[in-house]
Amino acid sequence: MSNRWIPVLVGASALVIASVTSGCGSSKSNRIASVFSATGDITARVNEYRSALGEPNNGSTSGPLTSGRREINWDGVPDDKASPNFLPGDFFRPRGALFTAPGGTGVQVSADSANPASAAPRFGNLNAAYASSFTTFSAERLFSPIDSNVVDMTFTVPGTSTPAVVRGFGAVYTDVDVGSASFEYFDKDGVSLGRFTIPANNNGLSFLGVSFPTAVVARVRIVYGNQALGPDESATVDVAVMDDFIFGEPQAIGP
Ligand SMILES: [Ca+2]
Ligand SMILES: [Ca+2]
Ligand SMILES: [Ca+2]
Repeated sequence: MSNRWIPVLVGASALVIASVTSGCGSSKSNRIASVFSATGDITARVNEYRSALGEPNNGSTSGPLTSGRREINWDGVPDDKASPNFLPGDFFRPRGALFTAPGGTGVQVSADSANPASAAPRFGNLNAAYASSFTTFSAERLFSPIDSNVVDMTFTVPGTSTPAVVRGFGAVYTDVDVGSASFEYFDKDGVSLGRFTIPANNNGLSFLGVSFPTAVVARVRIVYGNQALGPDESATVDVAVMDDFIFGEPQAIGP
């Protein structure tokens, strides 16, 4: 049985490049992944994706729940868990999301404009130019790995340690320049369900979300541009960070 999924683009957006190539015989109709993508004014497409994953937004309600979705906009993170401090990787376990930064030192949420450390918003404390090249979908905080450009996101039944799968994950990026940002989705056995490239939008917002017919995604490998935060952008250096995360209600992995 092939693990290939058929990507179907929702709406008029282009520039989604998926490594997903073909279906497998009679089960094709069950192996369609819907791809939602937009740049610039992304609000309508984000709302379509929210609807596709299901209502309501379950906030920080403990699971297990059978329907709806979860969201993280980072804005409620307290100063002592925001840059220059690291965010604990399990801070959002109440929403069923765990984060690691392979090869890096951890993950951070950007400072807001009033904070004890006087760190600049939008990761301007790491490079002053970032405060103008990064923008927000939900003000003021953004999210990034540190000393790495990769985050692995895994899921639990919200509020528990029980491993879980979701039917989709999507998120907002800011300042994707050369198409080096991507999501790759993996099932519970570590098999890739496809890698999707984020559409570029210099200094602006991009959105990509993928919705599968059932809860099959156990891990998302998130790539942020082609460099860890720190250097100036150039023809060969693309840094990008992220704002809102949206994902299906985590469901316990079955036997
Ligand atoms: Ca935010
Ligand atoms: Ca740029
Ligand atoms: Ca960039």
